[in-house]
Amino acid sequence: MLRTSLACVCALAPWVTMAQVDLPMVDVGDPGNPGDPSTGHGSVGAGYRIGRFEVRNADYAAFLNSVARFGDPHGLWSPTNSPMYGISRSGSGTVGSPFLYSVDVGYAGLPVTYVNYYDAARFANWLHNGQPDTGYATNGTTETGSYTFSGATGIPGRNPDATWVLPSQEEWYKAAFYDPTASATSNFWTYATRSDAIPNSRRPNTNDANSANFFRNATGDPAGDFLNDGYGVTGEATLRAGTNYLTEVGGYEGGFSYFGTFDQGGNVWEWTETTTNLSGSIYGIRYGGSWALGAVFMSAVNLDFDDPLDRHDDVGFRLVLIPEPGVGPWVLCGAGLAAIWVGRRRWRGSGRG
Ligand SMILES: [Ca+2]
Ligand SMILES: [Ca+2]
Repeated sequence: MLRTSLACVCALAPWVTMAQVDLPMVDVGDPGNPGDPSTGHGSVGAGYRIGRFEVRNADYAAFLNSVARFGDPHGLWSPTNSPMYGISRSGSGTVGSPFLYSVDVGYAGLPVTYVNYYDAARFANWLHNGQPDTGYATNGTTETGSYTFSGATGIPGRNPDATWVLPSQEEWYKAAFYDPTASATSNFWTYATRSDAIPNSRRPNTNDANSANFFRNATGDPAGDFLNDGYGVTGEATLRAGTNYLTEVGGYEGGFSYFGTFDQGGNVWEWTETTTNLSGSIYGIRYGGSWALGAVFMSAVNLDFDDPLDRHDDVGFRLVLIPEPGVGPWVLCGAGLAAIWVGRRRWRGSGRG
C-alpha cells in the first residue's frame, strides 16, 4: 500500500525518479532544544533532516560519473591504492575517452573516504542542483548551489536557500547525542549509541546495541573473542597492512542514535560545515572518531579538526537536508522512502536476527 502511494507521488515528480543518489534521511525534531550542559553544543533552532548513514562509495561514484568525466580539476577522485578506498577510474578524462568511475567489488556499501571538506561541499551542491549529469564541475553542478565556491577552495558559508548541506557542528552533535529521554539530569548521551558507557569494539552485528567500528583493547579483557581486542574488524591490536577496516554503513544494526542515525560514532570521521580559525589557519571541525581510534575520539566531549584540504583513509561525511517549505511531493517522497527503509530494517531484524 505504501509502495503504491509512493509510486503515485513520485510519478508526479519525475525529478525524483531520475535521481541517481537517494540518501536515506531521518528527521531531527525538537527544535530550539537547549545545548548539552557539559559541552555547550547541540542546540539547533529549527528542524532538519540528516543522513541515516555516512555517504557511501556507491553514492559518491555516481557523483563522480556525473561531474568528473571530462577532467577532474578539483581532484574529487583520489588516486590512492589504499584498501580503505573503493572507487576505481578508467579513461583519460577527454571527450573521446572520458573518465569512468566504478565501485570496487564489496565496497558499494562502505563509507567513501579520501574526501576533503571541499569534496563533501561539492557533493552537497550537486544534490542541491538536482544531480545534474554534465560530465564536468561548473556553476550549476558543483561550484554553486548550497555553497558558492570562489576558486578551488574558499567557501563563504551556507547560502540562505541551501538545501543539501554538510551538517553544522551543532546539527551533527544534536543528531548524534541528543535524546530527551536520556536521563533525569541530561538530554545528551556521551556516545552516539544512546549510551554513557564506552561502546564495544567488535564486528558489525545485530544484537549489541552499544557497539561500533573503532579501536578498543580493554585491559584484562580476554583475547581472541573479537570483543574489545583492538580493531573492530580484525580483533587484533596491531594494524595489518593491506586490510580494509571499514564496515558497511548501518552494519551495527542496534547501535543507532535517538533519531535513528548509524555510525555517527566510529567507522569514519565526518566533516562538519563548521570551521575554526587556529593561529590564522582555517580548519574544518569533524566528529565521531573512526575505525582507527579509541573511544574518546567518538565521544561528545571530543572536539577535533583537520585541514580542509586533507584526505584520509578514515574521514568521510554525511549530509543534512534543510526542508524547503511548500515543496510537498518532494518532501513526501523522502518521508515515504524513509518509512519503507525502516520497515525493511525491522523485518530483517526480527526475521533474520
Ligand atoms: Ca576480548
Ligand atoms: Ca562515523
